Amino acid sequence: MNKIVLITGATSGIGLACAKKFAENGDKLILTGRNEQRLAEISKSLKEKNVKVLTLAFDVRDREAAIQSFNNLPEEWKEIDVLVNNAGLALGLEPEYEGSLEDWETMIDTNIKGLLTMTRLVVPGMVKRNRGHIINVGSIAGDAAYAGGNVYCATKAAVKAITDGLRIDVAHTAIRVTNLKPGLVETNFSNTRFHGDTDRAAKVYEGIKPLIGDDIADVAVYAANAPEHVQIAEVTILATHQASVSVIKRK
Ligand code: 8X3
Repeated sequence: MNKIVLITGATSGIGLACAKKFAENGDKLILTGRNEQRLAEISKSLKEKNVKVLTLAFDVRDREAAIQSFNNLPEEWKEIDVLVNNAGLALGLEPEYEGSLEDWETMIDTNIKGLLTMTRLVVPGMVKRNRGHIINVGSIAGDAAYAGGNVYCATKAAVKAITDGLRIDVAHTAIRVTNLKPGLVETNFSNTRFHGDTDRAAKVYEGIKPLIGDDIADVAVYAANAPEHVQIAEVTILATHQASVSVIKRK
């Protein structure tokens, strides 16, 4: 069945990979992100492949903009089947006693509050229709803190609790709730974390073949297409030479 899939943070990384993979799966896409021009380019290239795409340019931190965009969805796009809460970021790797309060606020506002805004907007319709799937992009960083990870790890621990809580709250419905927990994935992630220091970012993936966005998107598409009675609750996805948050065997 063609599904309507809303993906936040769809202009790069795991979000963009999800857009392409769900498109290949024959689904219709609502793509959100902050960069209107990037959204337009992505939409154009998908439409050339006959994919049905709607783009909404807003920052998930901007609650009013999120509400407006959602309320103004054209009738035929309102019944969202899959919500992929992907928008999120890490900023900084300083010890907790030296970190930037602004960076912390941005991570909390995006990774936790933005995810909650989207959940609160989209899930009531799913409950009413007794149909839907929420796929949250968490992280292994939510399972265990690492040096300098402090607040980022806390936001991903929050994603785990929020995902588990939602799964409990919709257990009486046919809605499924998934937490994807990737380890090292080579995207813009580290570049953003280090505020554009590309050399430092490249070192994160040195000597190991990291995952790419597509690897995570494959799991998202699998979870969304599993038989109705199957709920992929949580998946940890690691590069083969990463064993845990801190054990990484590099060449
Ligand atoms: C991304 C994984 O280990 O770099 O969330 O924090 S990690």
